Amino acid sequence: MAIDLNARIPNNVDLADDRRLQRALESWQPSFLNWWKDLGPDGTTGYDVYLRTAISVEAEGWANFGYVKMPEYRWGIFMAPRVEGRAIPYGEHRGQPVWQEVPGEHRAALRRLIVTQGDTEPASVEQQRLLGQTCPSLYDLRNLFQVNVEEGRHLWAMVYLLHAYFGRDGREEAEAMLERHSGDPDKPRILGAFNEKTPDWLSYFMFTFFTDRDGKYQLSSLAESGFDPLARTCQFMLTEEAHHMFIGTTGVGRVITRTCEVMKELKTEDPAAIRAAGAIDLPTLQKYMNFHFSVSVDLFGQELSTNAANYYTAGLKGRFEETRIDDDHMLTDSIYKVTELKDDRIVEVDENALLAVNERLRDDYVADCQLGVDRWNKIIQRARIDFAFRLPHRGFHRAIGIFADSTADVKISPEGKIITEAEWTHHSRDWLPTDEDRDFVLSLMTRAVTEPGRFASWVAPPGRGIDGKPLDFEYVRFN
Ligand code: BYC
Repeated sequence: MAIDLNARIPNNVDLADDRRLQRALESWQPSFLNWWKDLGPDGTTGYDVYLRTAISVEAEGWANFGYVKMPEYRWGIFMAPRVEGRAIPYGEHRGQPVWQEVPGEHRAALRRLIVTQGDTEPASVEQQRLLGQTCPSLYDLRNLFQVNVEEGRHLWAMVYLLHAYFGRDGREEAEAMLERHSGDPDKPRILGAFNEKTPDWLSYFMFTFFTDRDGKYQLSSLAESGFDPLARTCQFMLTEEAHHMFIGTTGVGRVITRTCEVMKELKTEDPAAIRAAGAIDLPTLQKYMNFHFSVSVDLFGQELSTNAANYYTAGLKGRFEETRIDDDHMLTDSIYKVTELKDDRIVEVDENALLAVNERLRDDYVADCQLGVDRWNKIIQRARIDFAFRLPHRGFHRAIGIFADSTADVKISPEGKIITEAEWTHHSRDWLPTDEDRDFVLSLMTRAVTEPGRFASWVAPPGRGIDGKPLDFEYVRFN
């Protein structure tokens, strides 16, 4: 599974053996590079960045470090190795050999899943485009660029599938990936969270914790697909995704650490005093968590979804760690508990498990988020400060599903209480970042901190550097 790194498009999918496909992708490549130039990380041409690049998909090859001159990163097409004899793990085709070509009857559904997944990748690069101008350190700047180039590669991964398996409409979808833009009123990105702004580094850390984690769960369930090229593509994407979530977990953790230090130094819990000292008070961090959690739980779709049931039955999209689950992998007669809104009460209802696969994935996700929050709370406990972060109720501030504003005529508080519109109006300033909160956070980030080993006032240094390098390593050379 060695990667042909000398090819115009590095790959381990034998692209050279399919001249038509190779030419089609080579003709998409300039559009991608133009998009990167226009909407990728701003002003980075000529920077040397200490990046990780995959040179093989095996454990020893996918994390190869060295300086890369932007934008000469070798975006390539990589899949995890094929598993001989792999069978479809669930649904009506369970036990049959996986598909190496797209089954005609599932073509539209598969295309839709791949397009939805692919659309998020360039969207996040667009959202993070200006962050380099206000980075808190060289270490963080390097990590930002690592995420950006890998999201670009993940777009390549989905575009390859569209070109290789979906003919003309696949090629049209690949073009459209570069025509929709995050937040564009006329041609927005497909999913809500990818049209929100990521205007500051706190939002970015929250995004990499909460929204990239949706990516982990969606990719994991696509990695179970009976369409083997999709499964193998997603398996390899997941290796890269882990670093993105690491940035979120440690990034938010470092902000909390710094806040706790300031609180101890000043012996205060007064948000104004903490802010005056250049750190971000804990209640403001809670509001950012509430916002990013709520827009990310929306990404799992409706609680009860016939789309999701059909994907599952057809063997296109499984559950998280499908093959480790001990049940019939058909779900037609199984039940699953779903939190719903009935007669103005929040209740748990036994639903058909097949219809509830989106909700099950959301449950897996919420449990994983909770582990991160527990870890953050330990930082506060160690500092002997009396405060704890809490994930808001899943019904809080929703735009999709049973609790969505457009569906429910009630509002849900972060604690999961049903409240009136008036109560919402009265309290929402305490629950979600206000314009003043956002302005304050932005005011801490007016310039880039680029002296090696230095960190902005609002964030503690990380425990260790990247690839065993010291914290004052020159992770980015501006030339
Ligand atoms: N926004 O039956 P439902 C990542 C629509 S993140 C807008 O529940 P389904 C990354 C839906 O389209 C991972 N619309 O839908 C992270 C449907 O419309 P129609 C991205 C929404 O299909 C950070 C209707 O509502 N990957 O990788 O079961 C950085 C009924 O809903 C939304 C994927 O998402 C929404 N949030 O579930 C970079 C995986 N939710 O048919 C990257 C692929 C639902 O009525 N996508 N709707 O017109 C899927 O698996 C599914 O499309 C979804 C939605 C889970 C998203």
